[in-house]
Amino acid sequence: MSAEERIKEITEELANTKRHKGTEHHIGLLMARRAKLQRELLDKASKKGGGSGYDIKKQGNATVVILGFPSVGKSTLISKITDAKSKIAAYEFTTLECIPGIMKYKGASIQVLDIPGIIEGAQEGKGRGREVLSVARKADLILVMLNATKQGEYEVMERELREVGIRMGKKPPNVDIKKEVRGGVHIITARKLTRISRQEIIAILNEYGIHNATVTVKENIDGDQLIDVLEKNRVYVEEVVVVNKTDLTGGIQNGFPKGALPICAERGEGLEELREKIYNELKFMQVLTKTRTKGVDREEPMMMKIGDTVRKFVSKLPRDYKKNFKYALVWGKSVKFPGQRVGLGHKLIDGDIVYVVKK
Ligand SMILES: Nc1nc2c(ncn2[C@@H]2O[C@H](COP(=O)(O)OP(=O)(O)OP(=O)(O)O)[C@@H](O)[C@H]2O)c(=O)[nH]1
Ligand SMILES: [Mg+2]
Repeated sequence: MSAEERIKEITEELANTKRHKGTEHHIGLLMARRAKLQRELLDKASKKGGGSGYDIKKQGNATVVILGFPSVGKSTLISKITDAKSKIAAYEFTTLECIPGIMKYKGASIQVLDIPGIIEGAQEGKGRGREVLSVARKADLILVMLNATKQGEYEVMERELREVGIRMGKKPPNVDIKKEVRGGVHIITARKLTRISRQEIIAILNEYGIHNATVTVKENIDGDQLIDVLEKNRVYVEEVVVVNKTDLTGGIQNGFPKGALPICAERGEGLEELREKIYNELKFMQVLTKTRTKGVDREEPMMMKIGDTVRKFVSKLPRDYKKNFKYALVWGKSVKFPGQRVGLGHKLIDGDIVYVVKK
């Protein structure tokens, strides 16, 4: 039996198995086995070639990939929000390569990529799907573009991405697995688990060769999320969902994802909101550099991500700053008093001023 057939069989068995004390262990086992088969398929596909993706150089402070079915309006959108010109036409698969553009917003320079329309079966290589998905993997944010006149597109895309290990709009599950030498599996929970039982956790861990460990579960995860923690190749990418062609429907109808932004790319409606949403979702912050010779540089703030530390700041400076870093002086919200001395691990906040002292 092929891996594909086995995956299908397991999926059916899982759908037909009621969860109760007697089946929990078996369910955990099946889920883990399915995940391993999927990984095998992926590894095989990427070795076969053709899955290397487009050769696009990352530019700007962040990279956004527009993902959507053929003719949803991706090229129309990129032509409106960036300096790029991508061919627009009424037929499907107009865009056959990856077209990069730069969107400037509030001091940030954001690279936006227009790629061929993804379709069902993309992860099997249909419609250049594999290249498309590998570009998506490297993005900081996926802009999911849906057609206001069509239902169910989001679900298809989410599934295609899920099967290649991309988790859109999700954080890594808050689970810590510490392997031990003996003592079996010890589970510590911070809240009540309703979607997975202890039996299932143990079955999944065992299937991954872990028989002794302390597992700390801090959120109400399900089995697939536990598997995500155990599999190494998962990526978590921010998402923004837009519904295009709302001129044809007069707005977003029922059945579209919550929080989706209505736009009409052709008439340029909703695009200012979209630019702001992309910027906010990328969690940018600006930090000002201070030097002895020039003082505070307010002209060119450093674009950083919320949560970034002095270490990240220094890594963006000429190399000798990192090599000869002694400490930094910081003015702003992240410190208790102006000019406070901090180390590399100090977390900066939007608007901070940083002066690096070298050895
Ligand atoms: N009614 C309407 N039509 C639109 C809108 N945006 C784009 N279109 C039309 O939709 C068609 C496809 O637009 P493209 O921008 O080429 O779509 P695409 O997603 O890049 O398509 P592929 O490159 O083939 O994947 C064109 O005829 C556009 O004029 C919109 O907001 N409303
Ligand atoms: Mg196009």
